[in-house]
Amino acid sequence: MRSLFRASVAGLALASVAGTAAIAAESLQDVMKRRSLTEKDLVNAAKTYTPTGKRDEFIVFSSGGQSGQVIVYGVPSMRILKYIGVFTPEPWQGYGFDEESKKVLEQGKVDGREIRWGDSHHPAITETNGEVDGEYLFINDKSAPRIAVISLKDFETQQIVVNPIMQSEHGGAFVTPNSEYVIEAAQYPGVLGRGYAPLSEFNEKFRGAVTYWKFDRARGRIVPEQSFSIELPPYSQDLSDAGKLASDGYSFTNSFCAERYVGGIERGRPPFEAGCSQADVDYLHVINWKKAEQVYKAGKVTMINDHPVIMMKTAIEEGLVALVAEPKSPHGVDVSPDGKFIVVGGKLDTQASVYSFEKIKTAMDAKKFVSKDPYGIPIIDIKDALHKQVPLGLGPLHSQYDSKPCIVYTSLYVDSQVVKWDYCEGKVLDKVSVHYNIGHLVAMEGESTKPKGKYLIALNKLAIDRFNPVGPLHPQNHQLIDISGDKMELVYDMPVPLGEPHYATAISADKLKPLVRYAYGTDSRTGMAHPQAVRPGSEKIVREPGKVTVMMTAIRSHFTPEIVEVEEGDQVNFVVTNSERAEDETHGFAVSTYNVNLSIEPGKTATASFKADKPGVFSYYCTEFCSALHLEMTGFLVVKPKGLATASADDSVKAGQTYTRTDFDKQYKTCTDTQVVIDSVVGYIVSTNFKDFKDVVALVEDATDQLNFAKDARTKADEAAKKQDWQNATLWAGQWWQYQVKAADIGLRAKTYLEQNGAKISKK
Ligand code: CUK
Ligand code: CUA
Repeated sequence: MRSLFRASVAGLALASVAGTAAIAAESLQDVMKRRSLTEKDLVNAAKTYTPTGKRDEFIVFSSGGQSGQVIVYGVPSMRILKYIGVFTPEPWQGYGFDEESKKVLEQGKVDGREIRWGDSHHPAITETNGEVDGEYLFINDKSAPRIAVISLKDFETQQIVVNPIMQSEHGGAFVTPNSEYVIEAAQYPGVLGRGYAPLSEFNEKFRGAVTYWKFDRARGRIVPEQSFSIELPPYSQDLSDAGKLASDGYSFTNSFCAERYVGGIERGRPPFEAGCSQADVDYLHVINWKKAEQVYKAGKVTMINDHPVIMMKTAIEEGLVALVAEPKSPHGVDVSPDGKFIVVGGKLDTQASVYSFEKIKTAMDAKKFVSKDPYGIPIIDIKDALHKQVPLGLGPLHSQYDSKPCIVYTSLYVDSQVVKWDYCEGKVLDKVSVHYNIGHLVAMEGESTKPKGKYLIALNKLAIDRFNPVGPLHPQNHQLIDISGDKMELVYDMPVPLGEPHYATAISADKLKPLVRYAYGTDSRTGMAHPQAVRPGSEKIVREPGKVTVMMTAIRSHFTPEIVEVEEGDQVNFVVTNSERAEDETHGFAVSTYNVNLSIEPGKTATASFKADKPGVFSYYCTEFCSALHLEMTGFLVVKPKGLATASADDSVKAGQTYTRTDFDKQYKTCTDTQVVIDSVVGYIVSTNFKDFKDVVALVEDATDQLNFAKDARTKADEAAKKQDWQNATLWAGQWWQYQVKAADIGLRAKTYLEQNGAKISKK
């Protein structure tokens, strides 16, 4: 686009590139030979290759593991599109560097402690009637029990909530079918409220829990005041899933150490791994959350850290919870699309267990229990709950559903395979080997009521020898599997270098409707108008004792103001608004040595705040290569030593070049020539039905803004010229040209868009 523009403005004909293609094109056979590719390789390549300009059919949100971030990539191309800063700072996006996002990270403090990492495991997209809808994304932190809310309008983290009672968690984030609640289940037992008790009182004092976080869809926020938890035994709760359709209103949570073993290898006791896998069974917790919501609303709760908890005794009395035995050390629990079945993988079992929700509900309703656990929670006989147990292979973990009825895919950790099987009939249909040690797997919308099939991704724990070596810490390996036919076909390996992604979730790309630009002056972290946003022409510097606030605009290719003087010790706030609307014209704002970097997308307002504790002259500059004059998008922060006599701020006039009438005339001619190019572009646009194209209308508005700025600069140049002030006349004429350049750039984008989208020439 820019090269096209430069060519036009300079009035140059586009050079033909044909002359450079002197080498005869290689044939497909030549390439196959040269790169030792088989026909199968080519078919696989064709399945993922996405030509320039083409987009992916599905978007995957993968946990970023220990990075505390989220990775966004496309399927089938496996091209990474974005990292979203969630629990940890992300400098490119200014996350953790601007004041607005610092407030979000601040919400993630646990017991007053700043946590500088996150162990993110399970992302979940908001659902409507059990179908993923692409409005918001949630992700959990296992280590510090937290859940984050990310808006899929701008892919920015909006909120972090800290679990008030858990020590750690794992079974989050899972949403109920209309995202009424976000489920978070504890992992390692603790004293509720993160308190103390001796380990010798483990059975009596330690507990697990499940929290139901209320989500306010209209506000896009979790509402802690309307959220509640249920106290559970110290069984090391694990993954969870919400019931849907047939099982709507229930949720399911695994556990993996119902033995309640407390290790102590250094005291001569066998380690956790032995003690937690000794018994033959663990428990699936079945919870009637709709009924629990009523119990909570009726006030039958105990407040722990100001958070309402339904205690086990109440949960038992009200019939909210039942346990079902599971083969030892289960891991994944995945509800089928129709909500009728629950598939549980047992890490140490060779079979998957398919439970029938109908059977479980019948037993619960009839109070048909085989026994009680030590806390009095009723246990349903496994025979009264099971639909089928199906031998799959070694180490079945997680399951994802296909668009075809009764078809499910389960990861086999020990076998390093994916097995495709029929959970209605209990038949294995196909197996495919993946590289080492698959954990989760993700099928397209494979946890929703309407899975889309087509692709499956294996999230492998080890990459071993798969990629070029990069030292002892290897990347992770996401392998794309084509599941459209009867046989699964492994087609692509993607290294993931950001942490260990545990789980990922996928959505049809056309369901996502992200913003192109913000409404002018938006605080992106609240979604509200920023109170200190300014428009071009009304920038200002407000001085209060000990504090300087600079309300600034950024537009290609300058900041206003460009020179800011403060005194040593002042608190300095730069509130920067990107005042352009052209797509993808993001500006950055960095102040050297002050640990400041903002990312200001079109329309956004962000604040850099710091104490000017070191006197000196510090450049600030734009950190995004936004235009040909990006390097010139700069300014000076002058921090005067305390007590220095205040001199005139305007010492810049003695610096730099002086200009003459010849310089002015030359610049003026460039401007009038450029206007001819602009006029021709404008002439083309208005000759079409451009008003039928929403995106073009926005571009035309932007270009008109720029042309108005240009007119203003031209007036200033003319006035200076009248006074024979060639210095300012030349510089204002130069600025006139800068605005023209931007207008022409936007105009050419509009013209290209119209040409590519079949605009009709209506006039002339
Ligand atoms: S996971 Cu979190 S331990 Cu299998 Cu969902 Cu990896
Ligand atoms: Cu704005 Cu570079």
